[in-house]
This record gives sequence, structure tokens and C-alpha cells, in this order.
Amino acid sequence: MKKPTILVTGFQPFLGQEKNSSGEAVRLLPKEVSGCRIETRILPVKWFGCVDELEKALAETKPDVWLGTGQGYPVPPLLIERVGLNLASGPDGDFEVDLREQPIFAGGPAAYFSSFPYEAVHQRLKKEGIPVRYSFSAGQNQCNCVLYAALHFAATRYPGLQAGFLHLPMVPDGTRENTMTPQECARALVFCLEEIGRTLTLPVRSLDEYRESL
Ligand code: PCA
Repeated sequence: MKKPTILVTGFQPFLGQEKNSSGEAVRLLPKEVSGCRIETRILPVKWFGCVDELEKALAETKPDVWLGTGQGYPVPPLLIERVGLNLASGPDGDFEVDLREQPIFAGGPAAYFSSFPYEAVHQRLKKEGIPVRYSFSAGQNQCNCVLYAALHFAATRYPGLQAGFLHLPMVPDGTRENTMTPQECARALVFCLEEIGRTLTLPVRSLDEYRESL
């Protein structure tokens, strides 16, 4: 049987920062977790280059699950994004383009709920003592944009693709306590991938087991 594939994306640095915690963490991920192939890509913080690169990565890797990551607030908690909005607003990473309240896909639905096993991810991170919260808005910039785009691609082209997004805290700059290093973020991501992988590699049940479950 073909190994399930999880595509994990992070972002390049933006707004003049040297590092983006998501890109740093994604680069540290192993090639395999819980029997799943892990593919990684780093997306540009660009309107709408981020969507073009995501689209290319989905076509190349044909994942069962896409887990997007981006840099959010300076400090934890990690945010499990539950909603992607059809809304793009604000500058891109190098201030070349500045959008004012524009749809990502004209005619697309206003919003999609993320569809990955968020509850298992939430429980696992809590169990591991990693601060985590649900969030019901991923903002109006490129992180929300790729979340919406992935869910739109799942709805229109890739039936069965599950998609979700995590905002990670910023790389420590020495001015704050309680931050997380890229290594700690990568460790948290591996816990998430283990949980996602578990749901993708469940064995086929015996007839009796199946009957029992009804
Ligand atoms: N964070 C920004 C864009 C890229 C990133 O890492 C966001 O939250 O939209």
C-alpha cells in the first residue's frame, strides 16, 4: 500500500525580519512520521504567489493532508486555525502589493472550516504541555489566504484532501520570556504529525470489529 503523504508548508521571512519561525521549524522536520511520508515546502509571503506555490506543491506531492504553518504572535500559545475566510487585505511581505478587502477566489464561499484532525492535535499538544488554543480567524493576510485556498482546492479538485493550519510563535529575539525556539516548534509539529498520521494509518477492521462498532 502507498504510504500516506502529509504536506507541511511554512513561510519565508517577511516585513524585513531575518527569520520566519514556521519556515525554520518546517526545515527541521523528519522525512517520515508514523508511517507517513512528510513533504515540506516554504511558501513566499506574496499575493498571490503563496497560492500558486501551494497549488504547485499539492499537484506535485498529492497529499492526503496539508498542514500549513505560519508565524503569528510573538509568544505562545500555538493557534489551531479552524476557519479560512475568502478575504485578502493588507500588504504582502515586501510591500510590493497592498490589497484592500479583496476575495481570494471571486465567487467562492465566504468561508471554509479547516478539516484536519484538529481535536486530536489539540489534545496531544495539551498532553505534551505545549500551550495551544483554537482560533476562529487566521487574519486577512497570507496565512488565512493559503488556508482558504487549500480548503477551496479540496472542495473543488481534491476530494478527500484534509487541510488545516497552525500559527506558531515568533523566533525568540532575546527580548521576551516564554517563547519557543524553532526546535521546540518542530517538536510540537512532530506531535501534530503523529496524531494526523495515526488517523491515516488505521488498519482495516475485521468484519466482527466493524459490526461491533455499529
Ligand atoms: N505570517 C503571516 C504571513 C506569513 C506568516 O508567516 C500571516 O499570519 O498571515
